[in-house]
Amino acid sequence: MGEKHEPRLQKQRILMLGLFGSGKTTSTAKLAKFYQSRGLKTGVICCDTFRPAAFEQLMQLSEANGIPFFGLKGETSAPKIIKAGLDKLKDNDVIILDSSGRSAFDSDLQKELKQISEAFEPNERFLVISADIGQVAGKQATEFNASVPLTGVIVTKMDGSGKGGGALSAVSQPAQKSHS
Ligand SMILES: Nc1nc2c(ncn2[C@@H]2O[C@H](COP(=O)(O)OP(=O)(O)O)[C@@H](O)[C@H]2O)c(=O)[nH]1
Ligand SMILES: [Mg+2]
Repeated sequence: MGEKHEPRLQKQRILMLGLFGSGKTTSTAKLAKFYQSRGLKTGVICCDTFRPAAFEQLMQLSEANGIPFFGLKGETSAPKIIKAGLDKLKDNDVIILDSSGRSAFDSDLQKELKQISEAFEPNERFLVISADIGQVAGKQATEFNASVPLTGVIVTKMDGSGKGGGALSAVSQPAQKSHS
């Protein structure tokens, strides 16, 4: 807390992490629009290998906002999607990858995140958490951070809950940066 995070306006790869429903996919599109509005060519990759509807959700958000989109529907290998996506989106300055969540942090997700990190080589690793989970955010941030060292935390649904402050202070320890 107290440290303002200024998004870096340069060529970069951003990995979005978080559990189901935290707001990863929505934030992926919002962030892509933000970088586009700053003049950076920005594309997104759907690397949610877990929920079939994820592909359509990000594709529709991307189409509605004029964001280049890549995904391989039905493909369960994250490295395959990433390799093809980086090639397809190579003309973009910023590439944002929407990863699959789980209902809880588990060894399966941990394994997949390690694969994604190796294949995608992200400059930024943003944990997305929902404000309504309050203090539990601290535990989540610690778990994710131990697996994939986080560079930032995005707190979503600040509009719908009074618990945003709790979530923010809870994650400020392990992640050190926050922005919404
Ligand atoms: N009110 C509100 N709803 C949000 C926000 N971000 C995401 N949502 C909603 O939360 C639900 C889950 O979001 P989604 O991006 O699909 O989460 P994901 O499972 O982490 O990819 C969707 O219904 C979104 O419309 C936000 O900032 N405010
Ligand atoms: Mg999603």
